[in-house]
Amino acid sequence: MTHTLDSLNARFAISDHLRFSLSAPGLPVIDIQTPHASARVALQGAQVLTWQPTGQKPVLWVSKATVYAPGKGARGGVPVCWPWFGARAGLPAHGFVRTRLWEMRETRLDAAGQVVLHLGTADDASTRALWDHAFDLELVVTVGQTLSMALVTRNTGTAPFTITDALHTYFCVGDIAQTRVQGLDGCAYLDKVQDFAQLTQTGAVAFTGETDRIYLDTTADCLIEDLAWERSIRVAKQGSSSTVIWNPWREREKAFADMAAGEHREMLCVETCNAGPDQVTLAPGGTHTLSALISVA
Ligand code: TA6
Repeated sequence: MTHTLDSLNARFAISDHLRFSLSAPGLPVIDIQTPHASARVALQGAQVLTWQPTGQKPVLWVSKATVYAPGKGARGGVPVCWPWFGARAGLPAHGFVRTRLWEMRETRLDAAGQVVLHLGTADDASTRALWDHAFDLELVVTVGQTLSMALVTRNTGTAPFTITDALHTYFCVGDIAQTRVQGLDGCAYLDKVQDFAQLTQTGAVAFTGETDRIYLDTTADCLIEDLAWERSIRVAKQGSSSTVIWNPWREREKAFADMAAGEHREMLCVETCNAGPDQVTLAPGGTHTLSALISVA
């Protein structure tokens, strides 16, 4: 596997629509431009960094303070959390694939003029040291007027394994205080800010302080209503029975060296997950697909 820019462009560039560049030495990114949208996707972590449908403001948020460096995920876009979501004692938070250099497997333009990317990664000695299972993981990203991401887990070993995972999507909003998330009314959630107490959502989710919640048993679309920018973003999903909503707010934001002061006002995470008690067990040869479809209205 080689990641030199010349070899990536020779094999995978699409004339006028897709080229590789570097976000930092050793870190290739895919730059996409079509009549429908522009986007940037990092090979490290298979992390979608930007997506902007033509005529719209950017949809995905990335911190101005983010650092692009080998082994460090960017603060924003869509980090892939796998094979666990959240903390695990002595191991990297949100799993280990978000800081790994993924392999470019395929790029193409589909009949609708969307760019389709296949990025993959699989077990090796370094992943076995953290999680002793054989796997193949592929992220299929379709960039057009909508953004679709499908994370396909395959158990390539001889024993079952259990995962949690997330498309930990950071969205831009005009003003978090004037933003609501619809779709979770009546849903039970675990509130990380209150030591994982289980509570029930009433009405839309509104933001007045640190918010970090795993909504349980939900397959519903979420609708981000952004009153300041007068737009709504729909997050539809499949293969996911939990949704995480996160905003660090003023105090907690300071704990992140890769967030600038006040940036919590312009961002919000609505994460398509299998998280908390929502776990997926795969038999040998089994596959599971976690997917999100994002659209702007
Ligand atoms: O998904 C919410 C969350 O797990 C929060 O608890 C918060 O820590 C955030 O993700 C960011 O995590 P990270 O490991 O990227 O700093």
